[in-house]
Amino acid sequence: MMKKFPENFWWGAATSGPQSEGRFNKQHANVFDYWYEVEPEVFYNQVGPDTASNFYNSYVEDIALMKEINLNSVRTSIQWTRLIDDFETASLNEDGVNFYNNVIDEFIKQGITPVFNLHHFDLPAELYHKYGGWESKHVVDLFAKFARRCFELFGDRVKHWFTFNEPMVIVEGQYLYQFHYPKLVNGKKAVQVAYNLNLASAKAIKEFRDLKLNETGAKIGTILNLTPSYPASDKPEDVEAGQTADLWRNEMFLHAAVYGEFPPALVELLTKDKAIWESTEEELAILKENTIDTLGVNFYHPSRVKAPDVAPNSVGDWMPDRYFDNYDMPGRRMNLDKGWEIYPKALYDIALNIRDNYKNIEWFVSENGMGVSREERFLNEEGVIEDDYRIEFIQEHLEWLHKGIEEGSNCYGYHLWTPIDCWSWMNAYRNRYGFISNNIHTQVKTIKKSGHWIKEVSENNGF
Ligand code: BGP
Repeated sequence: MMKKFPENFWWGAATSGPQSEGRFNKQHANVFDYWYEVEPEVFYNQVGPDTASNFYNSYVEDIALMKEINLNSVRTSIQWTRLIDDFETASLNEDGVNFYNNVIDEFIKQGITPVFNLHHFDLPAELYHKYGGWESKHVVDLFAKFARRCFELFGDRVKHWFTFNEPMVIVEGQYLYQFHYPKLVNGKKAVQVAYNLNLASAKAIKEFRDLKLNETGAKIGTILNLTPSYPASDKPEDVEAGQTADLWRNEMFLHAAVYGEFPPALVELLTKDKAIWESTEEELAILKENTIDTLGVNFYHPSRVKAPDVAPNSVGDWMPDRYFDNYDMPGRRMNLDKGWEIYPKALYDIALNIRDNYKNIEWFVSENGMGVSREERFLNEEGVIEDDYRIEFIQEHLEWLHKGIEEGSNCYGYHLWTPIDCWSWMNAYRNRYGFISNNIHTQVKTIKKSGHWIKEVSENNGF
C-alpha cells in the first residue's frame, strides 16, 4: 500500500559549503583547509577540500541535476571564511556575496526551497589559532556578527535557517576523540565548548529576531545529530549509563535549543564533578529567550552503551566516558563499509521523543544516509550505479518515520546526505552517499538508481 506523507513534505538532500564548493577566496582558510595544508596525509588518499565537488564552478549544472531528480528542497551552508573578509568587523567579501546570491537565486529559479545553515565544522583557522576557536566567547560574538550579515544579505529569499550542523561533533571531534583538528583530549575544554556552541546558536537567533525575520515568514533552528543510546541490558547500571549518554550527547543541545536551559540532571552531574562550564546571568538569559522555531535531526546510527568497567570516581581528568562505554552488541546489523550500525527504528523513537518531550516541535530529518565505498562496483551497462542497498536503507527509515508521523510527530521533511557525492573530512571521498555520483577526476556527475527512485517518491509524495 502507498505510504503518503504530509502535504508539502520536503523530499531533498543536504550538503555543506566546505564539502561541496572547493577552495575559493583563498585569503582565509577554514580549519579543514588549514589541516590539509599542514598534514595532507591524514586525509584518505591525501584528497583534500580544494576541489570537493566543484560546486563553486558548477552550481548551475549541479542544481539542474537536483531538479532533474525532483528534490524540492536542498540544504547547504554559507562558509564564514568565504563570505567575510575581516572576522572582527564582519566586512564582506564581494566574491563570496555574489556566489551565495547566485546559488540562492538558482535554487529559487529551479523551484527548490533553499535551506541554509551557518556552520558546518568550518571554523576560520585563524580564529582557532588566535583565540582558541569555540573555547572563546569572543569567537561566539564574532559568529553572531557573521550570522547577522547572512540574514541581512539573504533573508529576503532564504526562509529556512539553521545555526549549526552537529555541534556535538565539534565537541567530540576536536576535544575528546581526536577526529577533527586539532585533535585534543580535554574534557574540561569540551564542556566549555559545548556551552559556548549553545550560546553561539542563541546569539545568532537573537540577531535573527532583532531583524524581525520571523515577521517575513522565516524560521530558524539548529541541526543536531541525535544518536539514541540503547542500554546493553536492563540492569540498572546499564540503564543509567544509557541515560547519562543521552544527557550528554543529545539532551545537552536539544534541551537547550528547545527550552533555553540545560537539562538540570546534566548541570547537577557536571557541578558535582567540578567540571561545569563558566556562564554568566546575562548569557543564560540570552539562551532562555532565544530558543528555536524548528529543528533538524541528523540520524545515521544509534549508540549502544553499557556501564563502564572503571568506576567513575577512579578516573583522573574529567571525561564523559567515565559514565558510559560503547557496547558492541552481538549480531547487530552493520553497514560494513562504514562500520555504522543500521537501525531504522531509532528514527521512530526519535520522532516520539520529540513529540512527547520536546513540545512536539516541528522538525525534519536533515541528514540520513548510507556511506558505501567503491560504488563503481555496482555500475551497470548503461553506466548507472545500481545502489539498491541505498534505496532499501532509505525506504526502511521512511517506513519508521511514517509511523512516527502517523502517531502525531510533527515532521515535515526528509533530506538524504547528500545530493551529489561530496568530500567528507578525513574520509575525503572514501564513502559515497549521493543520489548522484561524482567522478572526482573528471567531475562528471551521473544520477544513480536511487536518484531515479527518489524522483518518483517525490512526485508521488510517498512510496
Ligand atoms: C555527518 C556530517 C556530514 C557528513 C556525514 C557523513 O556527520 O554532518 O558533513 O560528513 O556525517 O560522514 P562521513 O563522510 O565521514 O562518513
